[in-house]
Amino acid sequence: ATYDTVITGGTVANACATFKADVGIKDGQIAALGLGLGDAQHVIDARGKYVLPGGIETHCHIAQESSMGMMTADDYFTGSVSAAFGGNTTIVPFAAQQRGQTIPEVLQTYDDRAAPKSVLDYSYHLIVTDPTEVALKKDLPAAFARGITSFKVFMTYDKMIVSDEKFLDILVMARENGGLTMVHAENNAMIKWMVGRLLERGYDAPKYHAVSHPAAAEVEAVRRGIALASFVEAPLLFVHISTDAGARAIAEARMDGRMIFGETCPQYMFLTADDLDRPGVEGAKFCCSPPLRDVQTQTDMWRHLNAGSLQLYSSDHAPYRFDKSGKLSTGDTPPFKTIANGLPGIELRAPLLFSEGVQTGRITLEQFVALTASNAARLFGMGHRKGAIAIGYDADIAIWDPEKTTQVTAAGMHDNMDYTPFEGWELNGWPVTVINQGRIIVDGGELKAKAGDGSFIPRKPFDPTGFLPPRAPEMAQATNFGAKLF
Ligand code: DUC
Ligand code: ZN
Ligand code: ZN
Ligand code: ZN
Repeated sequence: ATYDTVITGGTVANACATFKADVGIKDGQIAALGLGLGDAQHVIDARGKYVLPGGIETHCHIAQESSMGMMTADDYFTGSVSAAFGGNTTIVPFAAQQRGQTIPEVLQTYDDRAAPKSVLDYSYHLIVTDPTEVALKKDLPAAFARGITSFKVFMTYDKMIVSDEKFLDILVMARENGGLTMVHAENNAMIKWMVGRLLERGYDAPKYHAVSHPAAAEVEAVRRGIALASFVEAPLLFVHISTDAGARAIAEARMDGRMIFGETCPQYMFLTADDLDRPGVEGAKFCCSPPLRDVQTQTDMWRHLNAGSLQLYSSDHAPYRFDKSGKLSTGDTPPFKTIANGLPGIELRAPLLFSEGVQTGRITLEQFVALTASNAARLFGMGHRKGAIAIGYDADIAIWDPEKTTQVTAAGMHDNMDYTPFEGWELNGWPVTVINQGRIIVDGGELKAKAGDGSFIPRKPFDPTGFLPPRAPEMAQATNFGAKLF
């Protein structure tokens, strides 16, 4: 047969266009787009369905220890399976350095965790908490050489935080090697000061978690991060933006031609801090950092995604069960300060955006593709092979049935969690068939792939094309970019 698989009769959408075409797949790649393609071993009837690039989830915590040392509930099998059932074909979780660990040790650890288990294609972002000379000069450049071209640093958490000086070191190292730095931007001192004042007064219920992480802490850190990245002319991506003012600072920097990017997450668009205020410790299920905000923020985040101030929409899947292994590890009524930070949601990320965005007319189908796949592919060095339905690209495809409605329950999810923050939600539209490099991963509600079927994807350097040189001339002089002094 000419093709291994042909998907017939569907509506194909990319980030820039929607059209009717059959899709021919051969040797794991998209080999043809057209009507009346030749014969195939396997035909998938997609009439009435959307044929979209598979989702690329670039912010999720899988088989990773938290800042408090707690292992996530999902490993690379359950994490990737849950991602696949939610329409994703590639995941880029974090490989987190614990202080004292070398970068090669970290990568070996995560290769061992991922390779035998992932059903989907994967890569990692390296979380750098200990930027030693060896790491900066030798080990991180070596990570680039194997296609790991993004890093995350923290401006908060005593066990993770890097000083502004170290932050500059990492930004310059990334710039020199063609990397993209990601940052968790919250002011550590403001949060610690708030926690102290709250606990002093006996306010330790889950709802005070949100109070202890004020919007102002995010805004301060975003502005400082922009200043630091601009100073050394390095690209910087702010993850999990949860405030209008933070997103506006990013938009303003972008208008100045700076290589600044932003991401938000479903929790800031669909939940609020009121969810923390539930009987007993139920609110612990909604503890994440940055915390849930308010209804106005939900509208703000939709607007920032529409306006392009924020380019990425990721789950920040950080699964900790509602039991002793997770949220309740410090007792049945844990003070907010000791509750593991994070919400599960890798499976619902794209379905939430499809149901509440595409189906309600808040965004177009093309924007949905950009936000769930194409933008992440381009930012993270995979735009040459993923994030589009195009000839020669990886056959990474999610076939969505816009008519399929789903009642969300924890039991219906494929992660290793015992709750979902979206329990009871009714979602319109669901990915019914998911294909990764031509392999059928999910079809008709069933898993068709095995642990270890996914491959590590070496990524290309960050591409700064299209960004203007900074407007402020003192910065170029200060860092002498042209002379590569650093
Ligand atoms: N940062 C994340 O990105 N996820 C969970 C908790 C955190 O601090
Ligand atoms: Zn079939
Ligand atoms: Zn973070
Ligand atoms: Zn995260």
